[in-house]
Amino acid sequence: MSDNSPLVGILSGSASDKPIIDKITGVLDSFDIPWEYNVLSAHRTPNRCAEYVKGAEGKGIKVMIGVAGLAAALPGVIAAHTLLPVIGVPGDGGPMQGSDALHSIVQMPPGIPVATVGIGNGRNAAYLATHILALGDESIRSRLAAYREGLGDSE
Ligand code: RP5
Repeated sequence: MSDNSPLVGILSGSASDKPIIDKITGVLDSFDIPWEYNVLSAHRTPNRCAEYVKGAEGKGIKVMIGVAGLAAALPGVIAAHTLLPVIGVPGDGGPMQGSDALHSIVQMPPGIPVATVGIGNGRNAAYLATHILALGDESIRSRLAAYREGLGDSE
C-alpha cells in the first residue's frame, strides 16, 4: 500500500454537497492526510453505497465521513456497513436549512454510533478525523499539536 493511500473516505449524497466537501478536504490537505471522495447516496444508489463502504477498511481507510442533507440517512447507513468510525455532517440546504439533516444524523440507535458535527461544519469533521488518526500516527499527531498551539497565537 503506498503512502498516498487514502486514510479518510468521504461520501456525500449528492454533488450539490460539494461546498461542504471542500471545507473537509481543505483541512485534511493542511495536515497532509490523504483522502478520497465519492458521491454515493443511501437512497438513490443504495447498493453501490453499501459495496463501497464494505470495501473501505480493506483498502486502508481508517475513518469515514458522510455528508448529507434533508432526510440524511447516509452517515447511518455507512455506520451500518463498517466497523470504522463514522463522522456525519448535516447538509445545510433545503427548506429546514439543515435541522432535518442534523436530527436524522444525530439520532442513531444504540450500538451504531455516528459522531455528528454541526450543520455544514465540514471543517470540524476533518479536525475530528485528524484527532482519530493521530492516535496511531505520530507525524499526524505532531502536525495537529502544532495547529492547536497556533490557535493560541490569536489570543
Ligand atoms: C441529499 O439530498 C444530498 O446529500 C443533498 O444534501 C440533498 C439534495 O440533493 P440534490 O437534490 O441537490 O441532489 O441526499
